[in-house]
Amino acid sequence: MKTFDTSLYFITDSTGFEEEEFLYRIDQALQGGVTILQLREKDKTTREYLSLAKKVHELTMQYKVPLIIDDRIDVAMAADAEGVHLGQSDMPVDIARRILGQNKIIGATTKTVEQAVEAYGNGADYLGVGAIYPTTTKVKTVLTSTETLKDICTSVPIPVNAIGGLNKDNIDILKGIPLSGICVVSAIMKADSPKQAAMELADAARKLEIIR
Ligand code: TZP
Ligand code: MG
Repeated sequence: MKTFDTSLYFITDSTGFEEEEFLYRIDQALQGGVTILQLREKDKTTREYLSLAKKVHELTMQYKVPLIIDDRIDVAMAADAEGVHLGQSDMPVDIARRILGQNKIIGATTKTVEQAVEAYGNGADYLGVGAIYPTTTKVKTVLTSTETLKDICTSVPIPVNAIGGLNKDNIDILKGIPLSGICVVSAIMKADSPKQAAMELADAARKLEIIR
């Protein structure tokens, strides 16, 4: 049975960090209570991505936190990660499901109800929706309204997470939306203390009274 908790979903970004510092920050975030972790690398070679994925997996396994690999099902399989996250230009979810089997977690980025319903129908286990706020993280995205976010949440029976510019001081905007959790990059990655930031975000997310 595939069980996972997306309430505090940390997406990493190694940009600007030495590997040692990057891994230390991930360890701190895990100590602080992130519930699921995505390794997101856009500029690494396959070998570099795989090498880092294996190191990050060593850490996440110690905390029994699922590791999700962004974009690359081959890297996810080679690192024996728990899952993969796919955007609208990545491997289609149904094909990824066929390749990965039922036991791996597949997440999908969706920005409309139509995309959400399609991703669910094709076998996605959870959805990421955003950007809710403008973000400083390197990403090609557009803003998604909280109305659309809410509509997506009520259109599919799988966990839906909000993403984009979220931090402990601005997530009140999500209150009342039946989300499963929040995804953050910089709020943890660039924090003075990733551990403290994760603890505070977990607290703030708890106060949203996320109901599923
Ligand atoms: N997809 C939509 S916004 C985003 C991604 C990957 C980046 C979110 O980063 P941050 O730093 O939490 O705004
Ligand atoms: Mg992608």
